[in-house]
Parts: sequence; C-alpha cells; structure tokens
Amino acid sequence: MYQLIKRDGLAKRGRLKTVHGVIETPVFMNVGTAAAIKGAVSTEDLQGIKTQVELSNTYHLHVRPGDEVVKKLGGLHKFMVWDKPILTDSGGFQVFSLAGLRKIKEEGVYFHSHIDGKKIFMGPEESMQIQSNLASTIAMAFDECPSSVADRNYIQHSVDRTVRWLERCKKEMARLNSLEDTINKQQMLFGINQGGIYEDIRIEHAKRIAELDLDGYALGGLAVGESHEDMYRIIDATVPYLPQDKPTYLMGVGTPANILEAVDRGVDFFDCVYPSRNGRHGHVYTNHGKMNLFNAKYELDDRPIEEGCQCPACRKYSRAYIRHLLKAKEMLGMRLCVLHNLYFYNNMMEEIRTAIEEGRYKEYKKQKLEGFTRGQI
Ligand code: PRF
Ligand code: ZN
Repeated sequence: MYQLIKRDGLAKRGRLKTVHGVIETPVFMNVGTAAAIKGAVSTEDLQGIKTQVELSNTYHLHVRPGDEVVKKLGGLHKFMVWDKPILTDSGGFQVFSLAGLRKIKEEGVYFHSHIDGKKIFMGPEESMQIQSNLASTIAMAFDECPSSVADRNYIQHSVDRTVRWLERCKKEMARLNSLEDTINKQQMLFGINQGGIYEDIRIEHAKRIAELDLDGYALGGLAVGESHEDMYRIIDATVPYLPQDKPTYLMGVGTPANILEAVDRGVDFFDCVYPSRNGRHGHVYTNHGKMNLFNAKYELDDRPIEEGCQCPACRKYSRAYIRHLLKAKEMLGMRLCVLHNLYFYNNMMEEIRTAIEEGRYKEYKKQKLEGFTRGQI
C-alpha cells in the first residue's frame, strides 16, 4: 500500500508499506545485480549507510546460482541475509543489453547466457516464476526496452507487445501468489512504461497500463542514450498519466542532478550503478562535485572525502590513505569509496524527503545543484 504523505509542486513524499517493512520515498535503491553490491559491500554494511531497498536481477540470478537454488535456500532475503525490501528487475532489460544473439517473439525472448552461452528462453511467465522463486518484495514486469535508435514503427509495435506481456505477468503473478509453496505470497508487481522518445506513444501506453491497477509504475527505456532534455521532456509528458496514488520509478537513473530533476517531476523510486561503479574507480561524490582520489593533489591531504560526512569512510579515514589504498590496489580502497558514494546518494534522498515535507524542495534543489558545479576542493 502506497500512501502519498505530502506534495511540494509535483515532488512526492510517500510511503510504501511492504511485507519486508516500510519504504520512505523518494528512495534510491542500491544495486546488487547478482545478489551482491559490487566493491565487497556486505548486507551488514548496508545497515550503516541508510540503505532502504536492495535491487537484484532476475536474469543474473537465473543464470547463476539459479533461482531454484535460491528458493531451496529460503529465498533471496535469507540467502543474502537482508530482511528489508528487495526489488528484482525482470530480466527484460538485461537480456537486451547483455545477451548476445537473441530473438524476440510474441511468446518471449530466446537468447544465450553471457556466462556459458547456453540457450535460454524467457517470457513474462518465466520472469514471474523466477522472481517468485527469488521471493523479492517487488517484482518488475517483463518488458522490452527498445534501443534508443529504434524507429517509431518498431517502438509502436514493441509497446503493444509489452502491454500484452504485462497482462500475462499480472495473471501469472496472481497464480504464483496463490500457490501453497510460494515464499512471498504478497509479492508486488510494478508495470513498466515504454515508448522511446515519442510522447504520444508514451501517453497512450501509460493510459493502457494504468488500467491494470498495479502496485507501482516505472518509466523504462530512458537513460539509454537520449539527451537529458529528451529524458526530462518524456518524464514531464508521461508522469501525469501514471496513477499518482502509486509509486513512480525511473529505471536506471542516474546522476545526483538527474535525481533532483526527476523528483521535481514526480518520480519517487530510483536505481543506478553510478555510485558503486564510480566508487570502484576511485571517483567519489561530494556536495562540491565529483573527486578523483587517484589525483596527486590528495597525496598529503589528511581531510576526509567530505567534511562532516557520517559515512564509514569519512568518519575515520583520510583522502591520502584511501588514495594510497586505491593505488596499491587494496580492496579496502574500493570498498571505502563505494560505501561513501552509496551513503552520499542515500543521505541525499533523506534530505530530499525532509525538504519536500517542509515545502522547500525547489530551493533545496537549486542549492544542491549550485554546489555540484562549484568545483573541486
Ligand atoms: N526496463 C527494465 N529494466 C531497466 C530498464 C528498462 O527499460 C532501464 C532503462 N534505463 C534500466 N533498467 N526492465
Ligand atoms: Zn563519506
């Protein structure tokens, strides 16, 4: 059940109640594709960096270790020792971005595993079955994310099929949730809006999926190569047609600035690999922009990454020490950078929630964006 607590302009401050606890929104979900946050971050670490939701992938876990294995071990929560909400992406996007040869048919997608080349078929029913075995809190619908260069004709054809797939997902999820040996019988389903950069296709698709009364709605097919202006234009055009009394999730987005802009347009769920991926390369986020800790100017810098930051890295360690770890290829270097970055994102979401509650979101956004461009320290 989603409760809209407060609106500040279009920005939403909400609360989603789930079987694994409450999600305060706007929220940033921390990406752990293969049931692990890359950078040697444990689920115990997540408790200390304000993580609310962990995100894993249907496709990766189906290929390795296998969703049947995870089910036998009691589901993803027990497997990775994380009792808070987990969202699983449906596999659609990963199949399109990772798998080599693939064939898209009405029934689903035929492709080869990126691990061992084995032939795999995944359609809406298979995706729901895998996500039910994983027993995530929120399952995503099986969609096609068309390439950003696909033409209008292809996109129209593709979204029509994505609607039919969504109807099959909903039906299969209802069946699975009623089975005796299903681990999470209250698994939620979010639908995914597609339509490329065509406003009319997006709106038409949004209207059709809104009728299905799902637990939440995502904007997919964005941040796939189009300009930021196109992305914001599509969010502006589409959000009004998605149910406002449900969560709105912008998949795979983005930079702190993208998140600030999307919140202002009514989005309240996010996920992105940037904080963990950049952290692994020694790139860390601060309120004054990004820093590259490999830079020689930090050799003797005994300040924390960011003054006042309460993350596990900044509470104890200096830029100079973390720089040394990174240069010596010590795993602790990456780990500290990833912890700082995830904390930075999660903490920004907390600030965003407070700013919306206090009716000063626009002002908060302006200040934050100005800070990011103020340059390096
Ligand atoms: N569909 C799914 N997952 C996704 C996307 C999508 O379009 C995107 C696009 N940015 C990221 N993850 N199922
Ligand atoms: Zn920090």
